[in-house]
Amino acid sequence: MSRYESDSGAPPARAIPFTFARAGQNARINFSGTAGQLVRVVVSGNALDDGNTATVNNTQMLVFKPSSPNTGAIGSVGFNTGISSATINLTLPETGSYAITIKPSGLDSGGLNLGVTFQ
Ligand SMILES: [Ca+2]
Repeated sequence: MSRYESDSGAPPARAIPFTFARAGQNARINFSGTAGQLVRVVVSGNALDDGNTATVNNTQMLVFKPSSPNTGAIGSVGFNTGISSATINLTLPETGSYAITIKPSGLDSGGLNLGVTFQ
């Protein structure tokens, strides 16, 4: 298979909007991947905040592999109130269902966009 073929079960490359309606909510999103694939997980348009400009809270995004869906993240990035976008680049170690978790902190709520792109 050509490395330029990308329509083999990959999720859409466009970013999908997520809304964290209340403080304390986390998001968990799954995608299917194949061992050796290069994947880029991108947050954009980060608008999480608690309505108080004096507080700068951090949001954490983690990626877990199929054989360890809750511990030992294979990729992570943090982005705070003042950062609109963040990226994790990965070479997938296994074939199966991967999980992305996004965890705002403090009293932050609001929206962001998440995109998963297969290189
Ligand atoms: Ca704030």
